[in-house]
Amino acid sequence: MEQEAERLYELLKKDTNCKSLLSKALTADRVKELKSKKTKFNGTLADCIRSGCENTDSGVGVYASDPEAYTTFAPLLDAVIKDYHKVDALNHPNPDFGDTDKLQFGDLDPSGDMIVSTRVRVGRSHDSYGFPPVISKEDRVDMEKKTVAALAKLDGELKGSYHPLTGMSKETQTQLTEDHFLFNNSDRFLEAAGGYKDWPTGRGIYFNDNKTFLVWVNEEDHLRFISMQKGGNLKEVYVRLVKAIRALETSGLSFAKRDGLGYLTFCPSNLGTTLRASVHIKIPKLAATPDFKAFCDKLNIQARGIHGEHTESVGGVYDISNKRRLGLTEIQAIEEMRKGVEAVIAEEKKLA
Ligand code: ADP
Ligand code: CIR
Repeated sequence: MEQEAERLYELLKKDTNCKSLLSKALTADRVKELKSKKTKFNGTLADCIRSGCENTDSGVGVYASDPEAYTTFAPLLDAVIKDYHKVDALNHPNPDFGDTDKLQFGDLDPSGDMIVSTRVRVGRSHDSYGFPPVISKEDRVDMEKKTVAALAKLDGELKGSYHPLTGMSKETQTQLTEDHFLFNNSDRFLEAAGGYKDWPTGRGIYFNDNKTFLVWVNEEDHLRFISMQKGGNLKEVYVRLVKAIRALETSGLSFAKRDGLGYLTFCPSNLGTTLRASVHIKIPKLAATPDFKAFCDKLNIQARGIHGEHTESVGGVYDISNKRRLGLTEIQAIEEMRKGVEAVIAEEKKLA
């Protein structure tokens, strides 16, 4: 166990150009302090740093082996969390979704020319199970059963059906993935963290008839709740998600949460609100400018390709979302994204 952490640390140090948050936070002293510790789920320092040490082109580079890792490995994880979310202290506020009857926004692109689709997601973890590096196949299946039983209680617009990956045809999987509804096992960062162990057992997707509300089961997090639709109506998408979160919180599931950190997730970049609100938006001109990244950084927004993180843009369409999820409330994260998208639209029009 200790040798494995040391071996991984050597790998990380070998790449002197590494810029990940892990490489900034993992010092020789921290390795020494943490290498022999274990969580009650048997999670180790090696489990947390493997992905970032084997993939030195990581942005973050660290995952929590399980909910307790945020305590056991706090000297490392707290440094990464503060760096990613740009906060000095870990005092995440209580959830606040705002007054959904009085939202200050609606459709971000009424002309319909630029925004292709809008999506808001949150992650949730069952508090009694470990994360991918430590969870057993049996526990993952058990957790899937509990989740599906809770999802079966949803009604109205949220009513849908569960589709396990086991037994799903390749064609269906490919189509659902291309249409941006389903995940796959192609992320090497997640793979190195143990994210695809026992694939596809225990994984699946729930969706309503028109695929505007979806739940991912055992992708990166135990649960991801997703609301999405074509066009730019952020209000409709957000209100639907808030309704779903409220329904699922009272359905018998109990989610992992920690004072100061908010909801716990596998990747520290998702802690807190766990909320990522995104649009797929056509911005060929802005994206071609040399300071596109700086423009996004200034607004606390992030640009991704259209098939998810670490993918490329296609035809000038980018995924633009809020970057910070911790240290602000849900409604503030949504507002940060809205302001960012409005600025992106204004800038693209200026360049036209
Ligand atoms: P997340 O961490 O939010 O799950 P990813 O970057 O892994 O995000 O993307 C997951 C999937 O969601 C991908 O298939 C991506 O294309 C899709 N997606 C993200 N934002 C949008 C959007 N605004 N409209 C349609 N699909 C989206
Ligand atoms: C990285 O460090 O680049 C990857 N481990 C991804 C980090 C953030 N994204 C995520 O968790 N989806």
